[in-house]
Amino acid sequence: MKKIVFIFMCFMILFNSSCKRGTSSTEKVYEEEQASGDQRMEWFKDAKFGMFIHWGVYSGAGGEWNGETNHAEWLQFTAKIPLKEYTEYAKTFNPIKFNAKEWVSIAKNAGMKYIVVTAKHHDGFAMYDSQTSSHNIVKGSAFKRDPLKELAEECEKQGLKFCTYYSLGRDWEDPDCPTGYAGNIAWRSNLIDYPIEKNKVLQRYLDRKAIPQIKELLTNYGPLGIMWFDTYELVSKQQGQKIVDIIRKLQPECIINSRVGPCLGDYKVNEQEIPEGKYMKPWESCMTMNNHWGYNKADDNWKTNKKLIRHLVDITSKGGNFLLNVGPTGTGVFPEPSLERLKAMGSWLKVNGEAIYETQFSPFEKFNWGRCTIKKDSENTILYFSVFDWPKDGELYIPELKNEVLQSTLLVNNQLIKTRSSNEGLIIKLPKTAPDPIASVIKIVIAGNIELSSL
Ligand code: JFZ
Repeated sequence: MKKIVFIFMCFMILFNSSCKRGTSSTEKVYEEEQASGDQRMEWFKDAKFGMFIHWGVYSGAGGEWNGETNHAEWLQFTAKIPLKEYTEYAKTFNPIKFNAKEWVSIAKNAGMKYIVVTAKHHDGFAMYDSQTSSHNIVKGSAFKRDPLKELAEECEKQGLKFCTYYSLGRDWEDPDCPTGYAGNIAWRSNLIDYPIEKNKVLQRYLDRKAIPQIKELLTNYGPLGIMWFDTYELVSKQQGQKIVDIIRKLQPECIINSRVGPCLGDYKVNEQEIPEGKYMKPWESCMTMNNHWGYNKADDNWKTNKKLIRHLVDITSKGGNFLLNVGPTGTGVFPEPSLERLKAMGSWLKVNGEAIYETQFSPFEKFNWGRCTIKKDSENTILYFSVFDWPKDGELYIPELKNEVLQSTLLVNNQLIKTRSSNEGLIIKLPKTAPDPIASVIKIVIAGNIELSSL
């Protein structure tokens, strides 16, 4: 067991060690929080793959406004729309094709285990039936239904975790939400309707809108998998910790990402990037499929199936989760190119999901030909080598691996493949052609805990 710990210690970059824990008054409180925190994270660490959904009034514009075509979820801000005009525009929002069962089924068939949907983005418009602010989809749009309620119920039925995104430190509807000290830092504020940044009192916004809405989401939509906060801006550690305490009290099992306040939250978020290193603690990479989070009809810069599947493998091999975004249209459907990619990822995972779900990060340095994930059962260790570039000479070389190989197969069809041990490591004899041009998985069962010769 010592070897495993030493291996992991050699390769890992500790999670954000510069952020000291919260201001718990006693170590005991910290240990209890740490223990429950570890337990709370179990489903997340096993899930690996989730769907991010950016959907709001802005989706109706499809990125277009007054002849410009590069808008999306920031529409109100980037098109400089006064709040009164945006509120009028919201009344036209009527996603008649929205079907929660369809959305959740698509996510499930893609192999996704959780859905994070925008409950309130920076425009301050609640996509659920909020009693706190009438700036919401039931009272302020033609739709008059609560899509988050329908999605929450459907996730419950289909066994996916329902999670909500909440823009914490940016709200262009509220007069008291500063994004930075007066001057150029405040560029992310609504300076059209509320031009005097220095008059804004963040705590008033938190007390009047953000905290009551967070409580609504934690009370009226069943168990939440994650409260996914965004852009905490000027929220202080104390203000963020108060929000954490509220969540822990209302739903102790609900996970909180790191954007609830400085040095807070249960896991770190990387945006539109995959870090080089590995992290001992859970982390998540969130990414768009094209260049926009919210629907933009002109954006055809779609990532390929190959890139998305390899991103999932790469992220998993580093101990992270992949939160992949869909920007539904103003009528309430997923864009066709998103559907195609989700179907392709689901097909790959149907065959190779064993190498992704419930695995841990690779004990090896990154291979240039592919990635590795690892799983332990009661007495053996299972290594999954996802091969991106099939070797021309038919051999793969795994340096340092000293363990006895109990079985070696191609995951796709359980075809046995030969291996031989050498002083420097293991050599795997591969069939001539790769079963899958994107990523072919080799499953190797070894006796006991993994042993590398560098130790
Ligand atoms: C924010 C939002 O502004 C955006 O609309 C989207 O919702 C995205 C998921 O989150 O964008 C960010 C937030 C944080 C960083 C970058 C973009 N960051 O920390 O680098």
